[in-house]
Amino acid sequence: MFIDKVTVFLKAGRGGDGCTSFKRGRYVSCGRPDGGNGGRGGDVYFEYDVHMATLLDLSCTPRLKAEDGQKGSSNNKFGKSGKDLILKIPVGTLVFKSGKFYADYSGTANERILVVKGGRGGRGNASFKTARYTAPRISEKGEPGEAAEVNLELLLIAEVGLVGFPNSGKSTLLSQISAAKPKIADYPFTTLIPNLGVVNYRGKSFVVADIPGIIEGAHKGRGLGFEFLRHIRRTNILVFIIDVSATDGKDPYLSYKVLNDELRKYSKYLVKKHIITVLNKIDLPNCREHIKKFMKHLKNKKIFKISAATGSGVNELIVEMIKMLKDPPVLKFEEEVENVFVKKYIYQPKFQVNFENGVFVVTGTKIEALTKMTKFSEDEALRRYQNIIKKIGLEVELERMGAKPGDTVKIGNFEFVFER
Ligand SMILES: Nc1nc2c(ncn2[C@@H]2O[C@H](COP(=O)(O)OP(=O)(O)OP(=O)(O)O)[C@@H](O)[C@H]2O)c(=O)[nH]1
Ligand SMILES: [Mg+2]
Repeated sequence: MFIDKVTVFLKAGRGGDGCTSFKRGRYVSCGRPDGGNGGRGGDVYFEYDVHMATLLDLSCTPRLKAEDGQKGSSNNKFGKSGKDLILKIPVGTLVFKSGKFYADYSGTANERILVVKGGRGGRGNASFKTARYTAPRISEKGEPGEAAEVNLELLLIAEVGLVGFPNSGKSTLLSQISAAKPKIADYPFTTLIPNLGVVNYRGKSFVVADIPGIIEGAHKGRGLGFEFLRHIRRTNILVFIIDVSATDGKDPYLSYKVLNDELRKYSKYLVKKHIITVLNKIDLPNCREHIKKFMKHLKNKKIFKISAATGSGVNELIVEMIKMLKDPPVLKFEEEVENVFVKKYIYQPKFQVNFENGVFVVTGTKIEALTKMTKFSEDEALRRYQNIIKKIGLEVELERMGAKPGDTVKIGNFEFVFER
């Protein structure tokens, strides 16, 4: 099965909790703190794999999680880190994280990208020890792993894309110039999924994609073409295949115009690519007149006349493709990916307080992480938490907003009663 669009929900591993422990032994009188740190949670990575052709595997497992880190323990033992999760995806897959463009295949072998990062392990009480603070009864919980919804979109990697109306002979041409064996038949929409073929010609080789036929209104979703037009966005060259025998009753020049129009409506970039115009089925008897008429409209253009079925004119077409492939691409692929994610420096205050339905709601990445990592059952951890809250000015801000003792304050998923 060919699956080229998948949404997965990925979660990195949680960090292991830190440990509070004291060494007591025959020769150790005071009880040295020896609680170890928790291990780091596993990350989730994507790895581009040249042997994969579909996103089928991932479509069967929409929720995936990396391993959690293990708890630290006494005797300064650190918890084991969680195992990273490495997911293989076909080359040419675009990655969108939380709705924004995140990564694309850059062409290096076994390229790996970090998608969601594992949580930090909580610190054990041994690491809270300082010269003045020799017996800390405090350790942290592990940090939760990052989670994100990720959309994957596979765009085929091909240098040349064949486009045209159904039945124009795209699959026939692909079977003629490569070893690919696509289904060929005299009814529209024979090709339901894109086919790839490798063309080898006089020591040169390149990949050609044959996509399902495009009909008028394809850019609005009519027919199948719309779904698969995406795949030709990566190609350097588009080859327009036009049935010049007009067996379907359509004037070939009109077909050419509609095709151009559809592509332009789909994306303003597509029609800017190198384009080769090909009139196909010249072996059929009634095409002479049509060729003449067609050429009148496009006098100054180089137009190829072939028969994909008999192979006539096909070698000249391949030579032209090779010649054009030497030219640099008209535009870089990145220009076409809409919604390109540009990292900007955004000033983020340490926290923000909003008053919602009688509750003071505090938000902020750092303060929320601190809240999640604090073990409120430990007195010292609680004291440390209160100190930090005071230091960053949260208490003052809450008072300024009118918080009175007894009011509810919510930080992340935790609720507190405001005291002074
Ligand atoms: N006589 C003749 N018939 C051709 C030629 N090229 C293709 N055909 C016939 O046209 C019909 C359609 O060919 P396909 O290659 O399946 O067309 P397609 O463009 O891939 O069609 P879709 O996959 O439906 O979009 C088949 O019956 C082919 O045998 C040609 O050069 N000459
Ligand atoms: Mg076909």
